[in-house]
Amino acid sequence: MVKAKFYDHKAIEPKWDREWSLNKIYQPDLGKATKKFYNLMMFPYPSAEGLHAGNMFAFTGSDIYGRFKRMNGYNVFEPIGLDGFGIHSENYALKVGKTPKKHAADSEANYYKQLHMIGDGFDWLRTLETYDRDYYRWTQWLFIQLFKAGLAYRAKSSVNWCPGCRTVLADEQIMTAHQAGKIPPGYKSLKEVPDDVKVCERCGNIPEKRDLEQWFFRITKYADRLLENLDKINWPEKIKLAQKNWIGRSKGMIISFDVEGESEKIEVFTTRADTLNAATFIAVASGEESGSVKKDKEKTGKFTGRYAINPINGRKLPIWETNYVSKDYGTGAIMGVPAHDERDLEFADKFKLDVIDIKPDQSLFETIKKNGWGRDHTNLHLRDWLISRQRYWGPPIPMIHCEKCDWQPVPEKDLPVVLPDIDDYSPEGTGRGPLANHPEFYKTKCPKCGGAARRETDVSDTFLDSSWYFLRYPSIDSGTADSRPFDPEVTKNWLPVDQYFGGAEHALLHLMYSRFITMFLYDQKLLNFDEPFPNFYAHGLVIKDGAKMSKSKGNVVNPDEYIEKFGADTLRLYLMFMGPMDSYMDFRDSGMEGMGRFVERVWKLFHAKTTEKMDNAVVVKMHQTIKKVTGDIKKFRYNTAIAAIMEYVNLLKEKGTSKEALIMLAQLLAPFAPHMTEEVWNEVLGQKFSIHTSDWPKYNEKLLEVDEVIVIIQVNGKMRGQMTIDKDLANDKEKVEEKALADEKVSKWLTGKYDAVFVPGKIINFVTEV
Ligand code: ANZ
Ligand code: ZN
Repeated sequence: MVKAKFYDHKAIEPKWDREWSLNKIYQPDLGKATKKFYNLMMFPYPSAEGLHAGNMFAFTGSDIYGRFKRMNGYNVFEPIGLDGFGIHSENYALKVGKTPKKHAADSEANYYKQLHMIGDGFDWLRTLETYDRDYYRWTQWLFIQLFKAGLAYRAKSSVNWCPGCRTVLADEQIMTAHQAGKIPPGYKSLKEVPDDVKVCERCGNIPEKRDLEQWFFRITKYADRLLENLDKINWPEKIKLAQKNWIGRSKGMIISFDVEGESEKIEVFTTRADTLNAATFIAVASGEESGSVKKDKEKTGKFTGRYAINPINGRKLPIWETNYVSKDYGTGAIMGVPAHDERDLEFADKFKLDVIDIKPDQSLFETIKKNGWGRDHTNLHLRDWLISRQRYWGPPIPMIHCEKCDWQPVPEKDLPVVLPDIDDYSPEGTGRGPLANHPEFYKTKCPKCGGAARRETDVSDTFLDSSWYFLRYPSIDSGTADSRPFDPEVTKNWLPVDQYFGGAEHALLHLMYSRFITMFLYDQKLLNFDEPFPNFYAHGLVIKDGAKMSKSKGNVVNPDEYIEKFGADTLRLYLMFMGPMDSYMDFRDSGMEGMGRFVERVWKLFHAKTTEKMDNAVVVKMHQTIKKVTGDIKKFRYNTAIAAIMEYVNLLKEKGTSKEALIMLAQLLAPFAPHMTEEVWNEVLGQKFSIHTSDWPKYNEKLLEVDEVIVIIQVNGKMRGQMTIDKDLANDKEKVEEKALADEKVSKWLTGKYDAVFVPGKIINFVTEV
């Protein structure tokens, strides 16, 4: 073996990448595997030119956990793919002037190359891309199953229209500009955008409302289950809370009021029927969008000249129109109770309406129902999932419209409905997708009556693509992938996902939709579990120059350059060392350089001369470090795990290394620095390939404590020496004195008479007579 002077990452890292592939160490036999562990990271959508350091941070965080599990005896399956269909990728393709298909092909090659370089233990035999027709065929199949179950329906309603993306969007895709991190037109910086301005999460434009007929999925039918199941899954509380608030189940009553001189009644939704006595007005939605689009939150008000009658006391309640009541919530009307509701009070103050203070009365709930004035009603914030998109780059919705037979699903044997290559793929904004300009695509026959019929020309939402991909991965190589979306046997063994890892920004989109689809497939008896991700970890974000990395801000750290210069292991270590996995961390070049020096130090240590016998302090530190790193990785506390390894490395440098000490070091570092540790494991430590399938080191409880202590020796309070002594003896004054006097540097001061003052286990002070 040639003695390597430095860690030559350019030679070593690709070498092991090849060896790992050849030996399939990251490709478990999914049919046979016992003790399985499905370790999944949210697959990326290839929008920009490639992955940035923030993506690498997330992938590596997930990978370390998988590697740790593998070394703990699990058969770990860690797949990767691309969520490449959809508006995000399509917008990018349009921007750079490529067809979406060409962009997908280019980015696929680049993404997979980058994901190889970072050294994650992916199963490269089982990749998937959502734009692959072998995949989207089953996305279309899923649509049809939902349709057959009565959960996909078409309806005309007021929907969000994004003028930028020229398509409708689901409610979940509309968020505040601050949440989306996007600056809407008319503003110069995010700072000047008011908190309640809502934008398209993809392009940052402000959506409008349009009345259109669209396809929806009846996710509201699952609202109770989506809510109640939250108790049985291990997710961060803030994500559960976000879902809970979004579902927004609110139990209350609908109360109807007679209107003076009219036969029509007016209905309000209230959660506080017990305050009916104190109602002084009725307010109905004026239709202006409150909050979402308007910048000022000033309450508007217009008296209609009409009065409603409060059934409990006959009081005349003026009916007002206002912007603070939302058209889309409850009945779109409220009873104003200014004594108990702040918004009502603000409104009453502004328009000089009565305020009467009467104690809430619990018995009213019964009274109202008994007299037929109202009924129990549960209101939901959650709306059905709007699936249609008037865009090109997605799976065509597999439905056919026939004048005679209405909407019919495409027969399953005819799937996929292939997305044709067309030149005019840009969205026009007419309310119809680009495929609507292609009769050769939409002209077809009705599957029921055989008459002339027309295909749906909208495509489905990207979030449908990603709502089931985790089910597909384990089945890709099962032999049934052509005839089924997922194999029942493999699925029984490998799902649900054991550990899911991903960004908190998907709390309401991907994570909610995946849960819904999984529950649906469970109800169809196609799955034996109804929660896809029993364990979810939300990773933090890498920021640069104080902002989230994004191309538009020009603060993207391209990992390729750093891998070229420092190697993947150094980048991995640095990314994991920056801070806690779930926090915001600032990427600094100086930090990379520091980590580069650490890697060199470790490399040298592995090539230094070893001794036979280990210093006792090293033994103790070794066991302490194993304990610390093990515990930290289990909690995703990678930064403190690396810090502990660094301390151990420092001690080894000082006290000398032994083979045993280095074996432990290599193993503890292996999840973080997979290439370098594999190299020393095989080439220096003479172990059998591969370190990544070796057994994770175990610590010995008995060796966790130091059994020697240092006692300071003083003469007249001045330090003259120190000694290392067995812990048991350190409290024995005679023994300590005897040992201290054996030291010449001490005894030379003690020629006359003296006394010894002893602090057990710490200090012995010889006081001489003056
Ligand atoms: C009388 C009342 C008295 C109310 C009181 C609250 C407090 P959640 O819990 O969010 O469901 N509300 C009903 N429909 C509304 C709409 N379309 N736009 C704006 N506000 C609406 O809130 C339910 C409460 O929000 C309802 O109960 C109603 O005001 C108001 F001391 O009725 B309450
Ligand atoms: Zn948009």
